[in-house]
Amino acid sequence: RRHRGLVVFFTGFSGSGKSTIARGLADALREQGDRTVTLLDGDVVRRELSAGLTFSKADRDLNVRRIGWVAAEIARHRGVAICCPIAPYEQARATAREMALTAGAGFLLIHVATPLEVCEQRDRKGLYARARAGLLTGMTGIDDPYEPPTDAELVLDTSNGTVEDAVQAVMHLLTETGWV
Ligand code: GGZ
Repeated sequence: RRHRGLVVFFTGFSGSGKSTIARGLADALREQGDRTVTLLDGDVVRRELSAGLTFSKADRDLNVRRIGWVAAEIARHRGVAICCPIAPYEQARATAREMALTAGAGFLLIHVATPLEVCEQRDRKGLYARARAGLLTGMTGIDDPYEPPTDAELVLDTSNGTVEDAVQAVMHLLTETGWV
């Protein structure tokens, strides 16, 4: 497994801690030095790869499919791709998994299951407040669906522990399963 590519795919609400954990994981893996690590950061993806897409179901599915495809190409060439979209729909996540496996790579789904109340309390971008006030429609968890995964390789929650704990848990999974 050390010689195969890998997609680490985080899913969860806005504010759940996906991006922060993903960045920590990228750093931790780069420190080990023997893997090429590509972080497909949510903001960058929406700006560079999925510019013009909305948050409709069709556009979210397209966004997640594009991320899954790029990640699979990276992993095809034995890199590690880390992605962290909300990816609210089961089927789009399944497609991402399939594309990675078809590319001969591994795929680990990590559900960052921080409760909505906690994400809403953080509300760093003020999106939840705007959604509650009716100024933003289609906000995941408020008036737009999130289908919790039933096939996650790991479930994390950042409401009780630190980001470092979460990164350690992912690194533990990767070591335990022989990916690093
Ligand atoms: C959810 C939204 C929305 C709506 C804007 N619903 O905390 P953030 O700001 O940086 O992360 C959220 C990001 C979600 O984009 P993704 O590409 O990850 O979503 S998906 O996988 O569903 O395609 C949030 C912001 O965009 N944002 N409007 N209506 N999040």
